[in-house]
Amino acid sequence: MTQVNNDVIYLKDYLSPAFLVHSVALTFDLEPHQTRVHSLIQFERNSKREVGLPLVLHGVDLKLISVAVNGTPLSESDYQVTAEQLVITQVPNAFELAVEVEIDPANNTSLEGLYRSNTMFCTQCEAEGFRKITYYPDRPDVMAAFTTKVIADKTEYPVLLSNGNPIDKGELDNNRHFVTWQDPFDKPAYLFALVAGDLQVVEDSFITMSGRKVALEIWVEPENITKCDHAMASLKAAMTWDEEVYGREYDLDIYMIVAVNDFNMGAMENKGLNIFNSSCVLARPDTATDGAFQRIEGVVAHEYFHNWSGNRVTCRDWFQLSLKEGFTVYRDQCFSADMNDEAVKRIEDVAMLRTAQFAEDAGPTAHPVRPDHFIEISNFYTLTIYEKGSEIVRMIANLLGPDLFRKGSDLYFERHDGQAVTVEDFIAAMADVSGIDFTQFMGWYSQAGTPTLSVSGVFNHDLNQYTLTIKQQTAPTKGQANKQALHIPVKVGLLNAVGEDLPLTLSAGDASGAQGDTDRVLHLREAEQSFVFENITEEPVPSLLRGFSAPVKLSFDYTQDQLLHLMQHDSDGFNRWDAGQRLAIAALKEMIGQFESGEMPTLNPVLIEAYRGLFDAGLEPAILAEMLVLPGEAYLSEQFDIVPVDGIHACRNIACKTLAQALTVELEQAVNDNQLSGDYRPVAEDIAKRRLKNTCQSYLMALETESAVERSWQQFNQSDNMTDVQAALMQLVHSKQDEKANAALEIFEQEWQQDALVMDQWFQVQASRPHPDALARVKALMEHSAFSLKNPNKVRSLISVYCNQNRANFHSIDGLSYQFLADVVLTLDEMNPQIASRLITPLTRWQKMDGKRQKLMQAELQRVAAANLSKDLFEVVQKALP
Ligand code: B3K
Ligand code: ZN
Repeated sequence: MTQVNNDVIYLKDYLSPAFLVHSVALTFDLEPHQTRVHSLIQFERNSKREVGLPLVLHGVDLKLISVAVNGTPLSESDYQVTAEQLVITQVPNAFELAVEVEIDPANNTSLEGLYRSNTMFCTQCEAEGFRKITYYPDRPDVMAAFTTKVIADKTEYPVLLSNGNPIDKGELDNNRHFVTWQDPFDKPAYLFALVAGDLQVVEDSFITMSGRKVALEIWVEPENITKCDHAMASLKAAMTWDEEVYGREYDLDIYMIVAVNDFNMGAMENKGLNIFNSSCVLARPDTATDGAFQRIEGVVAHEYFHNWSGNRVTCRDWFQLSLKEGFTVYRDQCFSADMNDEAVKRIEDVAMLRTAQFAEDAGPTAHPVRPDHFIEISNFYTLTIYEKGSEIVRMIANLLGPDLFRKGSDLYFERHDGQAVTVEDFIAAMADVSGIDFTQFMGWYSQAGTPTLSVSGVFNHDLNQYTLTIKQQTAPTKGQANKQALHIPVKVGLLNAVGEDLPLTLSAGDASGAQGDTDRVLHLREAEQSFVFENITEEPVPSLLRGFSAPVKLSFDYTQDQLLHLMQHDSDGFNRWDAGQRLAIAALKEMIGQFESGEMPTLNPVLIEAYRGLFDAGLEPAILAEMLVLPGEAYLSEQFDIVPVDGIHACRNIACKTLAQALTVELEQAVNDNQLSGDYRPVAEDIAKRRLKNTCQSYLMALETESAVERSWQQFNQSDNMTDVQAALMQLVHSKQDEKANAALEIFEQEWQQDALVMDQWFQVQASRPHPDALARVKALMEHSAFSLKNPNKVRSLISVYCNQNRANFHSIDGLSYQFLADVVLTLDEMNPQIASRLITPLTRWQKMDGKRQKLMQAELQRVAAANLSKDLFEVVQKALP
């Protein structure tokens, strides 16, 4: 690893670039170990900056071969090369720079810059990977037109791709050939892409709303050619949706997606040439679960949507990352909601936010949606930037309403097409079309941490008034001791005794919506505010934060009866589900209390009856499936200051068993009623039935009765789709039926050992297995021929799943798993810093554990901190140390 500095970069230090780039012509002569990159760059001084500034280019892990200005080669005394820069002190105001460098893609295990995946070459440049390809002003506010000539061996790399349109190709000596690509749209270097390999293509086309024909191509390794249909269908659906909802069509004549096995994230929106983690493209009914099908649909859409929210209008600097990511996640969430079940999509997104983003916001790496400093920007591709960022855009969209939000997005695009801009520019467009004052709202971008709302309701019979008093509070986070009150939109409804929504008339307090509507949005702007509803003749049950109208924690002292009432009657699907979650959390907390005082935990019968009631409440299968799932261990952990990790695990299991025992008849009935016949279809209706059936079957398997075990075994052996096979495999492997579990694992392995993505599922099922020998099994699986520390999907499937989803084992009081994680992270940091710094997350959350575990976790962090670390890992570990 090159020795690099750990300087902190501040948003307040932003300066526009000293030089602008008109055009770039790149020539790649590809060889695994000695790739030559030649660049010809047209520079011009930026008139907005001081005169006479030196030319400073970024460059990391490059071997400089030659450098010339306006055709005159420079000698070594004309420039300085450091570990991260090339500096040329004297340059004219406008000039052509020619540079040749050599790089070693085959030894690039960081999977950033130009690297190898299997036998192909591919790139990942966001955020700062282009500097590993050649010397360049590698910052998003330098936008230029790129021409790229790719030269490689014809036999090994018959396919040569880059951004834009192919404009030339030909044969060369020594069995080499070339293709030249030209991208007519100015772009920052982070959107550059190149792929070379022995690939096959699935082709289709799309006619845009203005009648232009766009060629659609998905490029994959030959064995994956049968797994592209779903991604192609998703791409076409996304293109149609963006035309219909945002009125914008695709701008190039060709749109390419390439699937690669070794990839740090899900996918990358490079202009015209998206590069995807194969897990986010490839699916066939027999290899991919419903979850994978939906993820592919969402990620394909997300990357496509970036074409204008990210590419055509990009970020001025990386502090603005959420400008493109928050907005694009919001767009992909709306798309998936339209393609599937809106309420279920909202439940899934909020469940993830509340579990994982809230934990991030409460941990040592908490940061605002627009951070104001960083050491390594890769550490900021977080749930906060993406998911909380999306919640902010959702609040803006709700504040404006659909028509004005569309107008605002049009104005944003009209003003800034082809520019690199800031969050303020986005907000200005929204403010200008609506007249809304976003001054206080901007606090959502600058303040870290999750606000807590404490709500109380008082009914005044004499005055026929119901008053809601809401207090907001955000706990201090590192570097932000004092928090300001935010503008928080709280959507509410009031239910009467028979569960109907009451018409709402507000006498006091700032709100939107018309008087008499059955839900209103209360605008909380102060630390404490009251809202008075008139003409309320009976004490209502408040339905608060409908649709999860703001990313906050909400506390209200609900009685059990009130929660049951909401669970049965709330017209807001999200809150109906959430009432069930609150009821379950209360019941589980009661059990954990019993567990901790040495009593036998018993599940409150009220929850059992509430769950029984769900079966004949006329719910859609999708919602019923969601409502039947108890809050997960991770979300339960969020409910405590110090996590009772063993109590949570034990009590949740007992609760599952108790429910299975009491509701056997209903569960079996649901399993039988939701069997599907006919071909597998990844459509919402069928997905819901499979989910409901598998949820109910996993309850039944909690009892491990002979009939339940037999049913899972039959499902494992007879299903033709991976959703049902995987669910059954999970049920068996997580049971105590070792014989059947081992048999199933072996059958699965035999069948799928050649398929990397299916084997990821095989690793996951075992990594999450809740048995005490889990760590030993994970270590043994690391020696399996299908495992590799160099492949991020494998690391995530085995090690991340173990450390994040097998909580009771990971936090085993012997501390051995902490030690294991630290060891793996240290090894991995030498290969792939981005993955290492993410993997260490569970160790950084020691504040939430008891004293003994805290000490063990801190000791491992100290041990990691003592090593020579990448910037990525250094930044995270330094924040996490006590
Ligand atoms: N923009 C990329 C993420 C790049 C991550 C770089 N470390 C994927 C996406 O959000 O669409
Ligand atoms: Zn994105």
